[in-house]
Amino acid sequence: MALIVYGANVSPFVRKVRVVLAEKGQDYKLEQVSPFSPPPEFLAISPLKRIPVLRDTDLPEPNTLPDSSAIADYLEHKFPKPALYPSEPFPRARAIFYEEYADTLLAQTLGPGVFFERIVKKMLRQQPDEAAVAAVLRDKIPPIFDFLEKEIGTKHVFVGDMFSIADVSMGSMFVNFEHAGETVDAKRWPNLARYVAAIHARPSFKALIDEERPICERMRAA
Ligand SMILES: N[C@@H](CCC(=O)N[C@@H](CS)C(=O)NCC(=O)O)C(=O)O
Repeated sequence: MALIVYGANVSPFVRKVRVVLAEKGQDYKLEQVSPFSPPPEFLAISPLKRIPVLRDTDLPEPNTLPDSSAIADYLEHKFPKPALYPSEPFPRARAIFYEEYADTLLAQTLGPGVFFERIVKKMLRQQPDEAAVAAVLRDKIPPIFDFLEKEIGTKHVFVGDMFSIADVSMGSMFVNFEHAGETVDAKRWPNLARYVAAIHARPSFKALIDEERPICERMRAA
């Protein structure tokens, strides 16, 4: 198989790449790498010590590419159909901005604030700090969800009328929120809740969510 994704199933950044590959109908092999105990050969191909990394064995070495955003851009050019980036300059840049918003503020808030506490800490045999999670849910998440509620409005995707890299990234971060036992409150953020549910129902997302759920349950039960 020409494409290898190195990473762990429940990483939202690994999921981003896997959703892009699924949307583009591309086969790949997932090679499990934990960011907590990466083997030396992985560190050699991941200068930032992060997952995911993609390898394209159709290319001569060095044929590895770190970072989900760099990988998504590569896959878009290698497999242009179906497009996941708008073709016009401004919408394309807007999609990249939403991807960045999801990959930074949203990921940092839902990831360490909720998923890490409830799932990863259990796997590491540490006690989740539920008071810290409650503070994140009360103080940090509402302004972010308010912004996203306003941005998505009654639309079904973030940019124009095409499912794009913006939706791949947004949807991916919300999967970890749900794995951690939370959902977007539909009374407070009805548009965002509707949007997230619809994105997660896409076959590309649903297959991964179904695959990951038992893994998260095992991590939680550790
Ligand atoms: N900008 C990177 C972020 C990747 C990332 O933060 N991955 C996490 C796992 S979800 C990781 O490898 N963390 C290990 C660490 O920070 O040491 C991307 O888009 O791929």
